[in-house]
Amino acid sequence: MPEAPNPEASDAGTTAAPPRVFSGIQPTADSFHLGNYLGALRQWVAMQDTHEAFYCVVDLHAITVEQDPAQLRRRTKVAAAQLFAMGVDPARATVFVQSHVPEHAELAWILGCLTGFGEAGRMTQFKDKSSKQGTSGTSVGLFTYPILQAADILLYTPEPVAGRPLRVPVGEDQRQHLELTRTLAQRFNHRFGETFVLPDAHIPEGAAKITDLQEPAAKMSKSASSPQGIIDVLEEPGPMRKKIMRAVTDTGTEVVYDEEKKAGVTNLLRIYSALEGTSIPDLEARYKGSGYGQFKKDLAQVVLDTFTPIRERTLKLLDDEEHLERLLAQGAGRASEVAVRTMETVRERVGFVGRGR
Ligand code: ATP
Ligand code: LTN
Repeated sequence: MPEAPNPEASDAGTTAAPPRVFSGIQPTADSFHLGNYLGALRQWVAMQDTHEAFYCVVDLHAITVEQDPAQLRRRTKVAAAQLFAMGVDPARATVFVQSHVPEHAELAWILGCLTGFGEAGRMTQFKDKSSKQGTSGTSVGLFTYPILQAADILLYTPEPVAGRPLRVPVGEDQRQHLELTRTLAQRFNHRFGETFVLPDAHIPEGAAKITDLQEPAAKMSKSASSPQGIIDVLEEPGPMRKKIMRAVTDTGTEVVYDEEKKAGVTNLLRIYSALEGTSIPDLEARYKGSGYGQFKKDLAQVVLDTFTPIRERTLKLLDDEEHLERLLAQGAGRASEVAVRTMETVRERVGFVGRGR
C-alpha cells in the first residue's frame, strides 16, 4: 500500500523551515489573567520551540471599544512585558505591536471589500458584544473586527512555494473568526490568483478552560468577572492567596472532579493540574480525606510559585521602558519584513498601480 504523504515532511531535504505560528492578544486590561495564561499564553511560550513565532499585541483591535489613550499606551506595554516575562524569547520569537505595522490595517481594508455584509453580521462574537452595548454604542470597527483579525493572520502566511502551514493558536471562541479567515483567503486566491496559504486553527484539545472563582459556571473573563472571581497574573501575593482560599466550592468535603455537581472544586483541580503537571486522579488521591482547606492552601502556593517570578520580571521590564521599546521596535522590524513583502504582492494582484521609484 502506498504510504500516505506526511505534510510535516514535505519540506524535508529542502530548507526544513519550521512551520509558522501567529497569534494575537488585546491590551484591554491592566494584567492578563489565569485563564489567558493557561488557555493561550502558555502555549505561545511552548510553540516558539518548534515554530517560527509571531506574537502580536493587537492595539487596533482594542480600540473597537472606547479606550482611554494613556491607559491604552500603558496596557500595551504591560501586555508586551508580560509576554516576555512569561518566557517568550525576543531572540527567537517576533513580538510586536499591531499599530507599528500599518500593513495590518491596509490588508484589512482590502479584505473588507471581499467580505459580504451579511457574512460579517453572522459573527457570533459581534452579535453578543453588540447586543450588550446597543446599536448606538457599537462601532463599525467592532463589526469589522474579524476582518482585521483575518488580515493579521494572512499577512504572515508564507509564500505558497514553501507550502508551510501557518498555525494560529486560539481559544474555542475564535473558531468562527478563523473560518472566516480561511474563507477570505480562498476568495482572494480564487479572484486574484494563489496568494495566501490557508491557515490552520490550533485549538488545543482539552485546553484548560478556566472558570470564575466566584461563579464556577461562567468563564474567567476580564470583562465579565468580578475582582474576586478573577486571578490576575500581576496580582500581589496576599490578595491572590485570599481569592483562592475564598473560591466558591460546595458544602461537601471531598476533593473530586465532577463538572456538574462540583463545578468550583473541578475548576480548582483543573488549575492545579495544569500548573503542576499532575494528573487529576493523582490530585484526587493526594487530597483524599483532607478537606478543602489544605487543598486550597497548597493550590494557592502553586499559583504563587508560578506567578511571582512572572510578576517580578514584568515589573523589572516596565522599569526600563527604553529597553522594552527597543525590543518592540526590533519585533516590528522583523514583522514588517514579512508584511511589506506580502502587501507588495497583494497590491499588484488587486490591480493597484505601483508607485515607481
Ligand atoms: P473578554 O472578557 O474581553 O472577552 P477574556 O478575558 O475572555 O476577554 P480574551 O482577550 O478574549 O480574554 O482572550 C485572550 C486569550 O485567552 C484567548 O485565546 C482566549 O481563548 C483565552 N482565554 C480567555 N479566557 C479564558 C479562560 N477563562 N479559560 C481559558 N482560556 C481563556
Ligand atoms: N480576537 C482574538 C485576538 C486576535 C487574534 C488575532 C488571535 C486578534 N488578532 C490573530 C489570533 C490571530 C481574541 O480575542 N482572542
